[in-house]
Amino acid sequence: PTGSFSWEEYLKETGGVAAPKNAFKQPLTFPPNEFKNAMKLEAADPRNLTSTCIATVVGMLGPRLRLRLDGSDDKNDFWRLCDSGDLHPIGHCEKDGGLLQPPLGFRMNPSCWPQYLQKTLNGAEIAPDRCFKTEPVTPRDNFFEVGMKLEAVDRKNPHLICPATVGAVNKDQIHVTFDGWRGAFDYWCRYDSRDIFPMGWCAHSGHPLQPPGMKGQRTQSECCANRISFSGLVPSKPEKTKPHKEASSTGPGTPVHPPVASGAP
Ligand code: MLZ
Repeated sequence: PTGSFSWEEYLKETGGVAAPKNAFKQPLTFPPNEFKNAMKLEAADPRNLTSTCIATVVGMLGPRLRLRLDGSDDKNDFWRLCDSGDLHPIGHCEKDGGLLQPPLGFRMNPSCWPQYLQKTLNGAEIAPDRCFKTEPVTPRDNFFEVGMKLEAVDRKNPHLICPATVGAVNKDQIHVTFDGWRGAFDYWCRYDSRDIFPMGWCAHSGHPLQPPGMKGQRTQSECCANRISFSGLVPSKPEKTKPHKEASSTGPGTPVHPPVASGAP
């Protein structure tokens, strides 16, 4: 389910090269996702990383899990890859001499935590050990270069993975800029972030890939029309049309071409 977007056609139109696979902290072939909905596991609380909490799988997209911390609300779900080093079988924390903690924003009185914990685990479907995969190795250096194409999690809409371009590189950080969007979704991350993937990753792993904000084939004149209507935001020098460069400009978070993604979740 990769929608209608094709990198091949897109690159023919826009130019640009794929970031090399060895630049990413992602396995060359992804391990199978053996988790099932409703399984419970241990995960670090993303809002309070020193706490290990109980999490439940509440959704899946390809090798990605949507997790909800037990005792938390449904407004703080987060996503992890099935081979994330943040995930462990139930019992892992205690084996290490730790104690399972209530999540930040635990909905009950903290004194109820021990009983809550017992109740939530009683009769629960516990994710078996085989679900947990070894984390891939970290590349030994930052191999990203400005202009390289990749697929990246939209951290504001973390169920989405979108076509992106490296907009800047600074030591171990890269600036992820989303193609066809005006900057509000862009972010800096380390080169070994698990939120970035080589081109083609979604297609291989069965994860949907969003089309760029400026969708599909556009004629030269449409591109020009867009450039003119955003003339305050793009460089005034008409230095040959290279739409992927536009994406790296940092302006307000409006799509270059509104119809596509606005209105979606
Ligand atoms: N529904 C959202 C989706 C934005 C997705 C952008 N991804 C880079 C919106 O229209 O704002």
